[in-house]
Amino acid sequence: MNAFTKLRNYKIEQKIKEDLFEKAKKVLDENWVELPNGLGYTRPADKLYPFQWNWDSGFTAYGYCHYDIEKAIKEMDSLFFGQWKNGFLPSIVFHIPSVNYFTNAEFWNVKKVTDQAPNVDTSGISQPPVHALAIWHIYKKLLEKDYKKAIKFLEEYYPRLFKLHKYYLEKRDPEGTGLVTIYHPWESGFDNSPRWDEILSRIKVDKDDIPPYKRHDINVVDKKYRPSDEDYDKYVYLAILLKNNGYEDERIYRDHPFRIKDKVFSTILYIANKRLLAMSGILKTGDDNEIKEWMRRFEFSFYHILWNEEDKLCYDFDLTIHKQIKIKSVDSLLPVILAGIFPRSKIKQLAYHLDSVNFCGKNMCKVKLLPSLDIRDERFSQYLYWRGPIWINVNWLIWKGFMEYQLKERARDFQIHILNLVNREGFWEYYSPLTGKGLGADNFSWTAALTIDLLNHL
Ligand code: 2M8
Repeated sequence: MNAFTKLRNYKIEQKIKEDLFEKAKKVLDENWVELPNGLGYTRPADKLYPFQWNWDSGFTAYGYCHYDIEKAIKEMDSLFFGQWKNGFLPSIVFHIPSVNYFTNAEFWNVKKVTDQAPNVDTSGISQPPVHALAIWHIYKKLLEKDYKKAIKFLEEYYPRLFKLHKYYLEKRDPEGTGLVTIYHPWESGFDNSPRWDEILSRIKVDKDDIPPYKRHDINVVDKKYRPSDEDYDKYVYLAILLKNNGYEDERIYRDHPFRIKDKVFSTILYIANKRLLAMSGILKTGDDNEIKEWMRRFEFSFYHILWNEEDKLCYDFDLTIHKQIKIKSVDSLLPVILAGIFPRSKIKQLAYHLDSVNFCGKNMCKVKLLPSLDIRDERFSQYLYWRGPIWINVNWLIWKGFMEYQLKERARDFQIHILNLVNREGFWEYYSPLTGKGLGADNFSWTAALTIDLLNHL
């Protein structure tokens, strides 16, 4: 039953909303880990992902803002506790001793390898910087009640965010393009996306190049939903190369075999910079020109490096062979809708992609949300992680993009379809576009948190 479109009875609708909110809150409560040092964080999923993940926390904080602002702040405090001295924010913060997850703290060994590491174990790679969006959201919520507290919060977070963005736009962009270079598929957040197939196929890994390791993910989730062992060997190999280079960008940049200008990562940083600029204005930091310059660079490169006029989509750019990576997937559309660079009229035109068969238009799929890969692509799999399934965070970002453009009907379609899907299936890590079935880890935090955000915009 499509509860959020069919019903017209206000009381029943309210009841469904309240129930869904309670269920989502329960997921977050169960995934919450209180730490002895007063910090605390939300596991993305209790068994599969027991530590604190970078962009997951940003999304989760969004949900908390609607009913427990202190928890949203704690989530961010705990994540930024893992920020490195050079501004870098790692993909995982290991607040608790290593349990069943690989890669673990011992593997990354950051405290021994670099003097930039913080006082807590972390990974040595990053993830898309959604944090300025979350911080801005928290600030706005605080502002509704307490002006002084809101400003104090902003004063505390602005320097951390500025340092983070500066890290990406200097260390990860020596070319000055306004686009971020990622060193590892996991940094994209779209781990096993076909976007990385070609570059990974050029990387040959000998068993002697990597230490023996044991995967835990496949003990928790069916192997057919997870990346292959061959992929994993390459993930481990690339991480070892980073570690051998002391996690130093200058050394890594010389010849690391995985260097990609990631279009989604860079777009998220661009919209995060819009928020950073607003914060800078409020706090009168004097950084406005620098932030505006970062943004101008992105706007130029959006047209000149990412955009493909023939396909009317955006592509990642492989720095190792100086070529666009032409894969049609949700992430080729996401920057177009999210960045807000094109005028509204052009976005309306480009939205034809959404109605195309490739993107599950024309009733091709059971669920009218964007799959993570063109369903006509031979590599499409309804099960396999970032190679086909629907992800709620990505569809939520598209919803956000349409909201910014004031394309309300388009936005509402995404909102309603997400709510109906989670209401019917529960809070899964991802879903099959063909059947709507929930896959991967159950009780997944960002799915629950973003549901709460969407419920608050009904
Ligand atoms: C997945 O990535 C981790 C590695 O970081 C994994 O597969 O073990 C991705 O979906 C990533 O985007 C997400 O942040 C993470 C935790 O939910 O899981």
